[in-house]
Amino acid sequence: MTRRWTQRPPGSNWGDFGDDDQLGRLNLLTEAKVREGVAEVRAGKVFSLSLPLDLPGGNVLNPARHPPRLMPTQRDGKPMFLHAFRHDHNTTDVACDDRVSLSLQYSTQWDGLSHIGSHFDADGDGTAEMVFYNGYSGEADFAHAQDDDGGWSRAHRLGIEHMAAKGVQGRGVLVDLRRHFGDERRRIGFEDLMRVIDLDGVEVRRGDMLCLHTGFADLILGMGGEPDGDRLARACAVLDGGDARLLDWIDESGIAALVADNYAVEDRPYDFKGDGCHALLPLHERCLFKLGLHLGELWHLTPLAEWLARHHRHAFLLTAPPLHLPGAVGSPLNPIATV
Ligand code: UVW
Repeated sequence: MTRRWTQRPPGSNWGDFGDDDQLGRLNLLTEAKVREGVAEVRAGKVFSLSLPLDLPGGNVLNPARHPPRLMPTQRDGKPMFLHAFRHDHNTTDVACDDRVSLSLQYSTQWDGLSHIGSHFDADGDGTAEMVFYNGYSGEADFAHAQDDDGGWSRAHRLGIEHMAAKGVQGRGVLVDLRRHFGDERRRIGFEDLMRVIDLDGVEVRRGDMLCLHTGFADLILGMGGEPDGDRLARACAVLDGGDARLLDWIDESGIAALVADNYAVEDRPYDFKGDGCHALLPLHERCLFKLGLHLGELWHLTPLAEWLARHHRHAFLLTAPPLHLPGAVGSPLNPIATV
């Protein structure tokens, strides 16, 4: 075990799951939590919680991210597209074989713990370094090189493969913000969230994966690949990352992961009102950097939320592994809820 820090950020849990831990709060997905999730399966009905990965369409939500582009692989300089194996006249096979250029966080996704770090003086030498959850170092533990093809990068620590190997299964619990606040933009702080949880009688337990339904992904789906950026910028509930009580509750609740169907769980860019140096995405900073709490974004929660509301239920079995893609900082996925 190697402790990578001499001072840990205030409000963090670094070291609590071990000095070499790379799973963070996913450690709370124990065998008992899987059994709790399975105990929520009564109807046997299954919901896929992924948007088609080519939605929202265009790059309105984030100019750096683009829809996936499928291309055929090449064989002997020829595209493997409706390829006939003509070298043997007795063969009947016709083959297609794809590759893809994919922004991993374009659509339904997990944010990995290597997605957002912070400038922080973890070694106490008086200078801030780029550090990530549990004190892993941007300089030492991440690699990147530029070349004519746009280069390559890799998180040698905190890559999404740790989450994939864990499997990610347990009790999911849904809070339906859309039913209370509708489809207009509203910043949700501690008071609002607690009121909805109380009114709806939602039981959020330690080790649960908490899913927030806002309706945002449903609006995207309705836009059919031609997203209206202005409408989306004014649409649906977003958590208030500037509400310290909300961030403390996320910590104290003991949830294992936090998921929303909106773009970034929290409002973005957050208009910080205080002075001095601050995080642009304070909820990301608290969750990914300080607590090792994975964030799910752009999950398609509406059909599940509607079914749960009709049946006066909130909990379900959630199975949500990312791609097992070593070194990646996030991943698309097709999460499955079973009720
Ligand atoms: C950013 O936009 C930086 O990230 P995310 O997809 O986690 O909101």
